[in-house]
Order: sequence, then structure tokens, then C-alpha cells
Amino acid sequence: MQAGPCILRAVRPSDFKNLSALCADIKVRDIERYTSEWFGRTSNIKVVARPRSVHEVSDVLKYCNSSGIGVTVFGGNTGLVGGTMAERSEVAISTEFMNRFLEIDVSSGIATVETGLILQNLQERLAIHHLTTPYDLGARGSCTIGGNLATNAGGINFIRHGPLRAHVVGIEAVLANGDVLDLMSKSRKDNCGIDLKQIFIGSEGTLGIITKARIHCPSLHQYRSVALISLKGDFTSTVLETLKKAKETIGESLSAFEFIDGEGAELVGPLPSGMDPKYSGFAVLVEASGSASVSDKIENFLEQLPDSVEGVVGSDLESMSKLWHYRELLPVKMASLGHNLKYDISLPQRELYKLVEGIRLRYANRPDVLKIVGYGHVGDGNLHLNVALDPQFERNPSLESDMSHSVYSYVSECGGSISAEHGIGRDKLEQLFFSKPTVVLEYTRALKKMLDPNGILNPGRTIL
Ligand code: S2G
Ligand code: ZN
Repeated sequence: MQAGPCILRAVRPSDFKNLSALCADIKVRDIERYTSEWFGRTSNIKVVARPRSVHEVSDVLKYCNSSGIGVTVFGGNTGLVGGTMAERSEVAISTEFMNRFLEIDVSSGIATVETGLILQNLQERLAIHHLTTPYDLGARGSCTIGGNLATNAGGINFIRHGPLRAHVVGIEAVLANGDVLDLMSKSRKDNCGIDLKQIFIGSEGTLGIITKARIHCPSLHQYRSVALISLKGDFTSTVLETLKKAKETIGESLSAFEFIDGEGAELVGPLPSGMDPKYSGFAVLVEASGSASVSDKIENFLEQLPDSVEGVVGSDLESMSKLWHYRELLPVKMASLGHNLKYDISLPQRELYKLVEGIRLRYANRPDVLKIVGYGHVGDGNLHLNVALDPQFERNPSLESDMSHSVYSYVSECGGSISAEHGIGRDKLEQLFFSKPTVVLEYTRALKKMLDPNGILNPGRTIL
């Protein structure tokens, strides 16, 4: 049963005229960027509203709510789970023009922004004040702060800063009926009853549209150093052992710890150290950052590793971004092979790679399966298991549901999460019960019904 009892109606030509009276920038033509996503699917968006103010957002929502029209919220459209995929004809509300950097309180490190601001633009503005964002993603050049908040984005520095929601000081959100909730507290310590803002963070736009945010931003560390090393052997004795050593020697300066398995390393090509891509083991990227030099910490960490470990260290911007490029290139290379089945899961670290080995054992010999790779943020217990399908074969629904069932049953048995950072959107909706008990889903639906009784916000997504 979907949340929201009312039957939504299709968009009519008259809606364009009516909406134009409420929002200056309304489009029905040249809207391809809202009807397609990067996996090539089509979203049934008929009208695009690009508000410049929270009042326009409120008026457009009021109209759609009273008319029973579905609304899809757009940030940078970089999501990976079909969050912007409208099935029925819907109105899109894009925050792209609500993208101002409003204020920085340099002493507290609290930045106030409109949520259409692109992550990289925020990072550049903060760098002027020797500050940075408490998270970072490969999609930084196009993802927006609103989309990051809507998915409680994880990214590559989670091991250092923890969840994004912990750094959000305040938000402004607009509900389906147009009510504007001013939750824009300026105080990091604010214990006045229930912290309502937290229900909007990670709700993927289904409870309200976040239009402004106040985020506590940490210092931009002057010193960074990155090591990319190759390890031979099994996951536990190599990657997990190395993670332990990194925590012991680099300590609080550890800002990222990523792994790529041998299959992935083979795809990305020889490590900058020239390591042979045909090797069977793992590549690990370790980053340290701090207000004082961290090169000695990285050197000390490397000295703790077995002599057989090869590695390369970068401390200047160019060499560090080359090493990061090696890690960020993997999902791009996998996508170039053909359609990817992407599993973004949380697991206890010791179980993490057993899943990759089990899935490889079961499916690697199929002619329609091109490549199975395991990589990701192992320091957070977050595995990305990507399976590239051979485009010469038709998509096989029974293979895909069989594989999903294998993956998610294992995740459920281990007490993990079927979505560590990418969210639920449309693609993970039917698997939610692997991670959420029925009674929890019922209360989630009750909350949705209270805040969006007509179910107009991102219908058919995120809430089962
Ligand atoms: C990562 C994003 C890319 C992908 O690389 O850490 O979260 O397609 C992913 O999986
Ligand atoms: Zn990731």
C-alpha cells in the first residue's frame, strides 16, 4: 500500500497557466534534464517550476496539493536509486535557482545556504575562510546541498566526520500544504523538545522540501597526504588489518579509508605505483589530514605494514587528486561496461567482503554477467557491490530479483542496511522490509500521512 490515500491526477494544460501565475519560471519545453537520469531512464515530468523564493515553493506546493498533482523535487539529479523517477505525470520543483550562499559565521563555522547551492560551490566559498564541508562526494560538481540533506549523504570523509545529519544546525522546510517550517536554529546546542529537522534529513523529499540550511563546517586542514597501496591476500588479513593499523598510527587525522578489490583494480588499470592489475588482492586508499604536517603519520603507518606491500604517497594537490581519481574512476568504468546492478550496503566489517565472494561464486560464470566488483568506504562498513551486465544480453528480471534476494537476505541476516548512503528512491523500495520491521514501516507511513496526506511529494518512492 502506498502512503497518501488520494488518487493523484495527471497534469493538465490548464495547470501550466495556473502555475505560471504562482511561479515566474515555469517550463513545459526543453525539460529533458528533468525527464532523464544518468542511467538513461525517463521520468514522467510534464511541467518544471524553478522557484526563486520559498514563497514560490509554497504557492506551487499549495496548488499541487489542492489539485492532487504529484510533485518530484529536483536538486542536482545525481541520485543513484531513481529518486527523481516520476511514473505518473507530475510537476517538478527544481531548487537550482535557490542557490545562494547566504552567510558564514566564521567563529562558529556555521554556514547558511539555500539548498540549490552546488556542493563544490559551497566548498569553494568556505575555503576562503579556511573551512570545508563535513562531507565530500565524487558528484560534488553537480550535486546540491538539498539533495545531500535529502539523502543524508555519506561520501568519502564519513570516517572522520560521521553522518551529515550530525552537522546540520537548522533547516527551513516547506510541507506539501505550503506551510513553511522555520527550523533555522543558529545554535548547535538546542534542546527545545523534539528535533523536527531530523525527520526531513534523509527523507528524500517525501516529507517536505528543504529550502534553506545551516551547517556546521569544520576547519579546512592545511596538511593532507594520501597513500594508495596494494595488498595481497584475503580481505580480513589485508584490508581490515591495514584499517586497524591506520587507526592506530594515523588516529584522529585519518580522513578517508577506501578499498577496491582486485577485479576493480584490474578494471581501473595499473596503480600509479605500477602494480600489476592482474594481481589478486586489494588496493587501499588512505588519507590523513590535519592542521599540522601528517606526512610523518602516513610514513609511520606504511612502516607498520608488511614489506611486501607496495604503495605510492602523494602530498601535493595534483598527486593526491590522481590517487583519488583512481578510486573515483571505478564506478564510471563499471558503468561503461553496461547496465550495473548496484548494491550500496552496510555490513559488519568482517562480513563485508564475504558477500562479494558469495555473489561472485554464484553468478560470475553466467554469460550475461560481465564483471562483479567490491569497493567502497570500508572504514564505515559501507560496501559498494556493483555487477556489470553484458549489454549483448536482454535484461533478465529473474536473475536480477534472484541476485537482489541473495544480497539483501545476507545483509538482513548480518543486521546490515540495504542502503548505506544512496537512499531508497524507487529502486530499493520493495526491499525496504529487509532492513525495516513492518511496525516501523507502518509508523513511517503514518508520519508521511500526517505531513503529506495527499501523498503528492515524490509519490511511489522511499516510503513503502
Ligand atoms: C562511491 C558513488 C558512485 C556509484 O563511489 O562511493 O557512492 O556509482 C558511490 O556507486
Ligand atoms: Zn559511496
